[in-house]
Amino acid sequence: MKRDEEIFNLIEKEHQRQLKGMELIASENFVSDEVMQAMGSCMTNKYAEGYPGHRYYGGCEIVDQSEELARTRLKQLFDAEWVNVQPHSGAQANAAVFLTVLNPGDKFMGLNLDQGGHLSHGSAVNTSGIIYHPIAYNLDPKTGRVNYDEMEEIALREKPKMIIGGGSAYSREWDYERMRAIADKVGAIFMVDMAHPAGLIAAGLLKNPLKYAHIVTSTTHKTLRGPRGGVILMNKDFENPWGKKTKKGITKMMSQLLDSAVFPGIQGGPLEHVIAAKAVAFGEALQPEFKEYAKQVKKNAAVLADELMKRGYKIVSDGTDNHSMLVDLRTKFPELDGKVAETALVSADITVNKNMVPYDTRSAFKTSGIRLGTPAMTTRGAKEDLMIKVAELIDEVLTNVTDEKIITKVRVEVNNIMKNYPIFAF
Ligand code: DSN
Repeated sequence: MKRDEEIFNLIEKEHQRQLKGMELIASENFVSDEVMQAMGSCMTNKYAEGYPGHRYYGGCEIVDQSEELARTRLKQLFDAEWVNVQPHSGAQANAAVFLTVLNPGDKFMGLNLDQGGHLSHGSAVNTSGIIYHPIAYNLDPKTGRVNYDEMEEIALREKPKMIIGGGSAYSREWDYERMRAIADKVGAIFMVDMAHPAGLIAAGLLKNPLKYAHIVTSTTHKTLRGPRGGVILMNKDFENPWGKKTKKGITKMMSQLLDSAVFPGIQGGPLEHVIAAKAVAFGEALQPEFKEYAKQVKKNAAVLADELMKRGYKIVSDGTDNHSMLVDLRTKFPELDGKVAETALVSADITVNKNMVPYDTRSAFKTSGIRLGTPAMTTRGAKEDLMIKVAELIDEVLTNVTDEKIITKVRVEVNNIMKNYPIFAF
């Protein structure tokens, strides 16, 4: 068969783009060769609707072992009692929890999407906001941190059935203990979406939400450095107290309900090649080297935030506890919006994304901020010295967004620097 040059040329172009640029999108990372191999393996050929030992297809003996390995490693990584490794994405994992815990129209609370919350935590254009009734909690405008007192007031008033912790642009540790206490006061399920900091949690550098939340969801491709995908986990509240009667009068336990919500509730056949790659990534995250990697991710983020603040940039909450930070451009450049900043930086091969900042005065299409993160650069071997340079280059571009000569000069410098940082160094 003739090779599909059209698509493989594009894949090579994307490879080159990734090689030569500085990747600062907080939710991205570079997987190991073994994760990549597992994803590109013959496991993609297998249909395996169902779960290990209970499939709707023959020939699942091997994928059963692979999925079981993924489950065992994931449990070990987060000290979980029960996990599901089949969600195709974090949004799917969240949708499965919603399907299990809520009925259409039920109220739930999540971090305001304009302030760092995630699309699948109540956006009007996502099933979470279309089918259910989202109520937002907010950041304290003075501190840029979650306002737990206000969260409690809202919860007591609204009586949500579920409260969600976690977001996609929040650089601070969460007070899971307080959130659980609030959830308990109003009889709500407490769910944490740990997609962003999962790798740092696995490495023991941030609190493990499984100690506090009834249900935890995550993606596997951000700080956890695995293939694109989602997972659901439960720990100390495993099984009880939410047995639910089915139409046939059978009491089903929470784990069974969650399994059924993933398949057949919202998904068909699991992606067994991705599940194999998840198993590889979980195995890698269990190694001591991963802890060193995660520590460096955190150090790099702290240095990048400090260096930007030294140059007059406002970082929301004045720093970071994790891998990410949100830069409020209005302090240094009141006229510069996030869209223009993102475009200028991408032209210099520094990849970031525009992001709304808390209490933003611009729309989601323009925004007043950019979000930065260090997981991908750290995988390439970046240390603190490079972060100082990155801050300098970002500042040079943002001070000269319309100066093509300067942007070209920075791009050449970026490309030269990144020649010294292989895509996977471990
Ligand atoms: N979680 C989003 C991000 O943080 O980029 C993508 O869904």
